[in-house]
Amino acid sequence: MNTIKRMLALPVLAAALLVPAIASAQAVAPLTEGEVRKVDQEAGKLTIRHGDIKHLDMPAMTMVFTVKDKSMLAAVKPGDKIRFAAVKEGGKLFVTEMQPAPQ
Ligand SMILES: [Cu+2]
Repeated sequence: MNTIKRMLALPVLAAALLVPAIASAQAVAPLTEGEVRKVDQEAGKLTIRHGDIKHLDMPAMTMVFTVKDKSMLAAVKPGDKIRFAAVKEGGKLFVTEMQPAPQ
């Protein structure tokens, strides 16, 4: 189990270095501050305690988001402070981008 996670982590980390440059060029949703509460790698879901999301007209709360790409989840664990981009598509909320919050 742990070995598989480690094998997955390396390519994900490499991709994580490349993706922000591409993502910022086509940034659609502004980033929201949040704290990871739960990671469901299998389902591709993430529970985040987030601050106000103005573009979605949503107050601060704890809720579940689906990630656009399951590999995004390998880089986070409960307790991590993050910044993320959330978009609404077909009535569902997705996280399209995630980065560590500045210290
Ligand atoms: Cu919410």
